[in-house]
Amino acid sequence: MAGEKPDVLLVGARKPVLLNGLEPKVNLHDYLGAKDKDAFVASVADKIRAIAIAYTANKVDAAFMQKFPKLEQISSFGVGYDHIDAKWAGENGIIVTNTPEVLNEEVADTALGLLLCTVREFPQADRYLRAGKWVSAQYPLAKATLRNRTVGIVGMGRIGKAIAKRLDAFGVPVVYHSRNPQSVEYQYYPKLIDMARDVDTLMVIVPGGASTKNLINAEILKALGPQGIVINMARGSVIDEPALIEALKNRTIYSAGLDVFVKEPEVPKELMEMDHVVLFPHLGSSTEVTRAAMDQLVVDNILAWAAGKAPLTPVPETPYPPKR
Ligand code: NAP
Ligand code: 8YV
Repeated sequence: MAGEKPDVLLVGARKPVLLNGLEPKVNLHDYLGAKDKDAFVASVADKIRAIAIAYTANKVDAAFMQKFPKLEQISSFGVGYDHIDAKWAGENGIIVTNTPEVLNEEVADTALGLLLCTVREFPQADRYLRAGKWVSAQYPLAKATLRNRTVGIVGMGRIGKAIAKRLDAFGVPVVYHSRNPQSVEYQYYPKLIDMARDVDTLMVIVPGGASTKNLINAEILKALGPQGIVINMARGSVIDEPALIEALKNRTIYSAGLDVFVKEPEVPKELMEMDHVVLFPHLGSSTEVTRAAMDQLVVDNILAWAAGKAPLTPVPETPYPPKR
């Protein structure tokens, strides 16, 4: 009805950018704050027409979407949307939007930070100093260096390209693998195993989900070899975690830098106990300015929908206009 505010479910934290942007234009219903989730959903299900997802940890499967018969759009925080069954959404006339581009540079910065920390052992050196050991002896010289490495980027997409640009500036040769070649100057490997054999460093930045599950497996780690370093900025599911732990334990690869884990925020004890890996708590995009830009894009996609306009950033599985 003209003039009436549409009803939108907010799944996740009541972040200021979301509340300030959405509350004037839509009726927000707070899923996280509800004590009895089933009773709450039953009380609002018939009127909810859009969902704003404030954090990628919230799983949105077909069963969840089916609870809302009038659902038209899901506006999700984060560029990765493996937490949403986007294929089912597309087949059922629901548009899914994500937050691409606004985080490219931030995540690429983190990727380089994690790479440097892993190769040069900066967190270990910090721990050494704080433990008071420097007064007795210098921190040992790093055995690894970026100087003679070639980085194979797994996933030369938006963020992969921003990482490659930084590696260019560092004077580090880059090659890449993805399913399709990109119009970039770097050498393309159609087969990941061939790239793993030729390089000593893998920078993983593909989407999560079924098509990339365990892409980095025991065979790839073996091909990478004893000087091998794996940096995972993608999703925990992309690496066969037990195979990685085994390779690190047996030193059949040199080290790993991980921003993401299979069951995060839980991290395997074996990894926690290894001093030759660097572990980040999924902080690729986590600065105030970039997270606010991502929140704003969640808002802008909802506001576009509320105004009857096309979504700003629909995912490929749910093209606009939707099938209805
Ligand atoms: P994008 O632009 O869509 O790039 C993804 C790249 O991966 C493309 O080059 C794609 O090329 C390739 N790819 C997709 N499926 C593949 C497969 N099965 N095998 C090999 N390559 C494959 O995405 P983006 O914006 O760069 O983001 C990439 C991912 O990074 C996100 O989906 C998210 O999971 C992760 N991420 C993590 C953080 C963090 O905080 N750690 C932050 C942001 C994003 P083809 O289609 O040609 O294969
Ligand atoms: C998110 C990310 O901040 O955008 C993504 O895909 O992984 C990060 O930028 C993280 O998923 C928290 O929701």
